[in-house]
Amino acid sequence: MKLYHAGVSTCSQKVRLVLAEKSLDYDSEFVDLQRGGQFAPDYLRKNAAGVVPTLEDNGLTLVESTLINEYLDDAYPEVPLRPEDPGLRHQMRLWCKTIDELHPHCGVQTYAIGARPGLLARPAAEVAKLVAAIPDPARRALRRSVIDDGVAAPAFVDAYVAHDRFFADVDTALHDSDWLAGDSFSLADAALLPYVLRVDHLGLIALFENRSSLMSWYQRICARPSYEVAVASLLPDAVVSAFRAAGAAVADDVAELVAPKS
Ligand SMILES: N[C@@H](CCC(=O)N[C@@H](CS)C(=O)NCC(=O)O)C(=O)O
Repeated sequence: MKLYHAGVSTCSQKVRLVLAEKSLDYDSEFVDLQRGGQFAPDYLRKNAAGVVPTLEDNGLTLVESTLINEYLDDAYPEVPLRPEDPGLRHQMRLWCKTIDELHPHCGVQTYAIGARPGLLARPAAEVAKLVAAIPDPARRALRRSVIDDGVAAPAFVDAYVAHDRFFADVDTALHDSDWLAGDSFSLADAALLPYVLRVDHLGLIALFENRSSLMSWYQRICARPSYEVAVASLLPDAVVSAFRAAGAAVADDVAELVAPKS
């Protein structure tokens, strides 16, 4: 099994969490997203969208993190990570779908805050080339906008509001249950963790600090051995520090932008 992935990538983290929960070994190939490794012709032949992760297994090339995780649970069922009950399984899949829909909003927050200072410090032509290589025109335009305008980009407040609504729903769901779908950790919990971690690193703590059930879940999941193996140990300290510093630098702007208007 070979995984093409990146340490800080949310979608890679959620696949690695599942691999770790299942104690599955894999060959690791890091794709350098900030240097355009995802747009190399060889990689684009595996993943036409130019994104990570991609998993190769048994002669198959698998893309889309949610579907990769479903594949892993089908192919390696010894440690099952989906509820058996059809209703709970639907609930689990609905969370995964909702998280996939949140993903572009997470990208907006990440680039508008965390990745932006590093990109602005590079030669403009180099960054323009990186953006121009994004295959999808809508994603390309969005990336340009958040790099240029940061939290002032039109998409930023929408992204924040989408996270706020989503975390409110998650918090409510976790009032009566330790995990998102039934009594056990499932693919839905693996899918959620990277997004909570990201808002934490970006300093957007107003999104979850008063949501006590979500906070307890966050502590619970970070205490699992898979978190250390699949997420913490592969997150460069320099990136986390840069994200935290960038978050602190725009905290006042964000508070003003998202404050309820009278
Ligand atoms: N729907 C895809 C999304 C993958 C995705 O957006 N990956 C990000 C990292 S989390 C990426 O590779 N970004 C590179 C880029 O946008 O240039 C999945 O779930 O696998």
